[in-house]
Amino acid sequence: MTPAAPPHTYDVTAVRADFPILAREVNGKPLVYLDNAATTQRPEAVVNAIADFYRTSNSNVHRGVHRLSQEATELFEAARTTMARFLGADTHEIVFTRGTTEGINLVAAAYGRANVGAGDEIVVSRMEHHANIVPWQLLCEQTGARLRVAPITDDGALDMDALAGLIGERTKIVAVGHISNALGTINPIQEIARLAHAVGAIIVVDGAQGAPHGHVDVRALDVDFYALSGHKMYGPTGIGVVYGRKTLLDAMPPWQGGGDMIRSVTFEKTTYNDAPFRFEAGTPNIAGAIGLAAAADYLRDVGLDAIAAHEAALLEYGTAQLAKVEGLRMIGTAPHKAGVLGFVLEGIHPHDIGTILDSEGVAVRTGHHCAQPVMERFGVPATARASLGLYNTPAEIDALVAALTKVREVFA
Ligand code: C6P
Repeated sequence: MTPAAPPHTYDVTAVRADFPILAREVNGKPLVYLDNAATTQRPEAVVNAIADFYRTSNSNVHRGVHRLSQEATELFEAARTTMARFLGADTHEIVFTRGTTEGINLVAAAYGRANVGAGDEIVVSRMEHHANIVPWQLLCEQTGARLRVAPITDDGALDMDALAGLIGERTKIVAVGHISNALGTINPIQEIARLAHAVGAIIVVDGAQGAPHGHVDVRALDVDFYALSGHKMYGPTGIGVVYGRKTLLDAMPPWQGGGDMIRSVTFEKTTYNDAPFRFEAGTPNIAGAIGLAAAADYLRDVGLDAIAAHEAALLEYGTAQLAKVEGLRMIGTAPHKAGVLGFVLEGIHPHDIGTILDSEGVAVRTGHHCAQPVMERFGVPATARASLGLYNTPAEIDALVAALTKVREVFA
């Protein structure tokens, strides 16, 4: 996540030209899209990859001997290889899923039920998205394991001393987010992996907000599972990936049953396919996987270090500009932060902020961001959240600040 390339190498105007939607207007104003943590926009390269597949090679995968099925299979498996390279993994360590939520549920169900029992402990943090809380609660209900929750500090950083204190000989799984969607906090994944592995536990990383914003190398991070969503990294919805360490995937029982995940089926005994296919029952989102690979290629071409540097500079600018808005309180001010600007305005409900910003063409998300324990921690029911992407500009931050001034005027 450390920015390496100087920001001046980054041509944001050229990047914006790759995203046709950014040229549209909303309510008669130029669109200012600052809801990238919810979903990002798609570049032409992704739209074209999906359209090309449907125009030229559409067929089912792993099934047909005919030409189109072979082409579809080759494209689908090439997408797996692209995603492996994107994450620094081997091809057979990449399982296609519907997204981060399904990836974490897969690990909780398949790894969890086989390896977690009564009296064991699963450690999460207080800043997790519900997708990295509820699957573990379900696993605890099913197995009699106990969920432990590491606290966060007043600025929204993970309390590492408390986390270290919670990880012990009963711990089987440590599940943390790479970057918090509500606070922007970047967690020290390598350090957490070291703590987990020291007691023989595994680490599962919710990478929904990590993968779009910098270079991720699962080997360097030394993580056991890393889940991501295509639509957060400029790819399609309904597709994602969970990386799993080969030794763990190979030993894991299947999750969902159906076509493609079996070797042979009889009523006496069914045998299962190898990983990763064992975890991909049914017809996958073929066009989605191809679009996701196009997104990964696009991010590599733009340069993940350059993207991280661009967004870091924008975050710094945005933080400084928002600090000038009267009555604004930023929620999430950890020293190590990505491009999430979550805030409340004194006396104004976040939903009203969102509505008025929309009338100015500015798209932000308001609500609890599927992170209710974070809202509770900071004593707010909701926040307004501007989340940055690779195509955002300082001028768009200025537009946000100008629109917030209008919000204040309406409620003066
Ligand atoms: N956060 C947001 O507005 P899915 O829905 O499976 O693609 O991703 C779930 C998810 C998991 N973890 C984190 C850290 C996330 O941010 C998200 C999705 C969106 O913040 C929608 S709630």
